[in-house]
Amino acid sequence: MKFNVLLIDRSLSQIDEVKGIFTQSGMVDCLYEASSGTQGLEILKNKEVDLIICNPALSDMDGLQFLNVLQTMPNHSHLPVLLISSDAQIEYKAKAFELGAQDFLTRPFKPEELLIRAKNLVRLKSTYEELHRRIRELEKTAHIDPLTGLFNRKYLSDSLKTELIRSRRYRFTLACLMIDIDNFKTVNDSLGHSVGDHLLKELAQRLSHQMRGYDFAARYGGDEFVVLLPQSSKGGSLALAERLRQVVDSELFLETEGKNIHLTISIGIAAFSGSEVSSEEQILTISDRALYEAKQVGRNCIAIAESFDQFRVEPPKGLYRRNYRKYQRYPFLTTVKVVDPQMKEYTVAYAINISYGGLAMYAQKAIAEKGHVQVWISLTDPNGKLRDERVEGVVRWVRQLNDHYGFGIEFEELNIKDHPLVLNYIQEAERLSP
Ligand code: GH3
Ligand code: MG
Repeated sequence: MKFNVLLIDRSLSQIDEVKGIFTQSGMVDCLYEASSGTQGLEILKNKEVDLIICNPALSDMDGLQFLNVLQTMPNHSHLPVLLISSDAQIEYKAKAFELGAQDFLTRPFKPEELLIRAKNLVRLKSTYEELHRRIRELEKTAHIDPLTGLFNRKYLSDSLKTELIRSRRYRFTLACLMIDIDNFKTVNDSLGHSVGDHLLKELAQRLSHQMRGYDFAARYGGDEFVVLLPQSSKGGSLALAERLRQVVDSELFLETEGKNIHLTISIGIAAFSGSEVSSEEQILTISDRALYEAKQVGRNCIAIAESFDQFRVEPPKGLYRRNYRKYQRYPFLTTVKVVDPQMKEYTVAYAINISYGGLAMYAQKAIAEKGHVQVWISLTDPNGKLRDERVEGVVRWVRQLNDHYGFGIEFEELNIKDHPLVLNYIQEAERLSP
């Protein structure tokens, strides 16, 4: 292995002596000469050097000063320095070692001794550089999710901490988008885990393509991703989220066995300034809650946190309404009674539409959001008799209109199946719908 040497000495005869030894050995590729410390430092800036051999008595600076300056040069501070002197005291040597010199040779010396030491120092330098390279690689992979190549959860957590501090100091809004693939388990179960993996990679790529300079995407785990948007307003983060949602919704992910595989995502957004939230866990929890709301509404949509416990679902824009509603809604214009079991009172409401998932209706009185209610629905049975069926549900949304309220009730998981008259009405509407 050949190497490059920088020789710094004010004595031309001593330079010639060392140069002669190296030239004869055939070990050296390039040998650069400098008659002063300043000239030596200048050469270092422009040339690749593996070893510095220096006489401590320089014309413009002392050897210790030279070592001091070298220590401040980030790309060169690790270069081995071999000092050659005829009269250095032990105290001087100790100081030089402290300042980073690696070896000391006293004149007169045998040529072989110089060569052995030079070779040893160059070997140590390449071991150091290799180690450094591996550490950098390890540091990088420790932050990366191996499947998708995005940052991992650990790196996200560290970055969130830093971004919250920056957001507090510079008073900007930090938006955290929690993204989850819709019904991914079904895709995975029907097409297999390796196709699932491929789809996760594809999605990661598409998310990355939409990022700006300071934004970044991480895999939070499973089919969940987080995108962080520092210095992004609520409106800005909604716009980006909608773009992400549309990109995923509109593009073909995979064609396999004659089937076109499409994916959709739901997104929960928490956009707050660092002074409003107390920790990175809190902003993650809020975006996760928003994501939950988006899933509840029917997936392939976005929910944004208005405050820590209030969420607004944004309907998808443009043509992308494919999977917005989980269930088709059918007109259902009738009067129903809504009973709050705790209050033990009922409200008369006017139903507008119905689906397998729930009911939308109007009423004069407000009904508490998120409350469990019973809805009494009157329908005629096969014998032409009017009968009441009681369906359990949760108030999912409430809107205040001019002098009345609109609200949506979500049926408790599939309990509609236990109500033959309601079920029959929906099935009939389904059959008749175009
Ligand atoms: P939802 O719309 O409610 O999110 O429904 P979902 O089916 O996507 O449910 P959920 O997000 O809870 O399920 C995540 C699924 O993602 C479970 C598992 O089958 C799949 N999954 C998680 N990690 C991996 C992975 O590394 N590779 C693959 N192929 N699948 C994964
Ligand atoms: Mg999912």
